[in-house]
Amino acid sequence: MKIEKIELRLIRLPLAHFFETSFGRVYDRQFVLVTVSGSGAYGYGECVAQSDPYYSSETNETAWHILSQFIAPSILGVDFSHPREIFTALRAIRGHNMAKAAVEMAAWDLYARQAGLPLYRMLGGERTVVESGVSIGIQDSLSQLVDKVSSELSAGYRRIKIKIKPEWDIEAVDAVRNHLGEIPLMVDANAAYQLSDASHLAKLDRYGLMMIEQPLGYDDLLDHARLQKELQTPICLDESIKTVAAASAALDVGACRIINIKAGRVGGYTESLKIHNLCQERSIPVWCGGMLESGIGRAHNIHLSTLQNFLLPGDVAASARYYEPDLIEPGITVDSNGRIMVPDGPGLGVNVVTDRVERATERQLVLGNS
Ligand code: OSB
Ligand code: MG
Repeated sequence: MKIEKIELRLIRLPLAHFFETSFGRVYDRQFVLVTVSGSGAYGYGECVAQSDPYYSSETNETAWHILSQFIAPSILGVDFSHPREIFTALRAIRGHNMAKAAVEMAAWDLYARQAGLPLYRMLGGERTVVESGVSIGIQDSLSQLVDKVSSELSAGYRRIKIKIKPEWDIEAVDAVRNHLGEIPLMVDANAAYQLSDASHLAKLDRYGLMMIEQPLGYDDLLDHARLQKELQTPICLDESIKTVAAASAALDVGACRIINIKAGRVGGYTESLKIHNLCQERSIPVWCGGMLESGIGRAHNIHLSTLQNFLLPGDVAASARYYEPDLIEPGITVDSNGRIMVPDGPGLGVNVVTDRVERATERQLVLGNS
């Protein structure tokens, strides 16, 4: 497999509804869309970096810089026998996993299309249907939160995650439990707390949450291990797990009992598969996180979620919650039982609407043969 051309597009799409986390509120999503091509076939990757360095140190501009100046020159024209060789081929570039993943995942799509197989088959996935949960941002009032959770449950979602931060935590969970009872509920703090908040966070234990995601520092493992000893609620790590080594260390020190895998955060599918397998060996369930992706990144997340140890519903969800219209047609839909059918055409198996992509493009760069 040879990648002859890499096209970068900086895309901006308005969000159907604003999304608020402990970092703030966003009304649109800007991301780098990568198209790789070779031997008459192509593949798509969606970089999960955001406009600001709040979730991660990477941004769209750092990704653009690293993709155009360092990743593309190391990959273009190289003969790979399999896309799993790509992450290793980029090892001289420290970090920048989101930029690396965008190209690596596009290469897996290309490879699967060339083989005429759905991407999940190439990854070793088994399911043809995946279960979807939903991530609900911080709202203006508790009653709006309860209404939103209730409408997502009626839509069929199989697990509700609510974003929390100091001042929007115990009361938010209390309101949801009081009004909606024993629903499958979890919270995500996006690193908004410190170990000194342990006794405050322990107040969440009485609500029987499935897990608390990334309560402490974005890079931390040891304080999470200390916190986990004081909590009954399982800790799930997101931001802290950027590498296979970090996942292994997290399990060794007891920093979490569940891991959220985002392929973009760990550098692509090859590293995701390693973390998935490591967790499976240690009986640690994983689930697929989301980054407000368009249908392209969303389809990638669906394929990843078909692997065996993805034992909990992911933050996958329907296109219409995010973008109307999406960049793919038809969009991803979730049935009334919270299930998503895995696309079974070659590669990603979704149709990208190129004139929508064109209209949403703010900047474009073609590298390699044009
Ligand atoms: O922490 O999982 C997160 C969105 C952007 C950045 C980080 C996160 C999220 C979400 C939304 O929770 C998941 C989604 O619906 O795509
Ligand atoms: Mg998270």
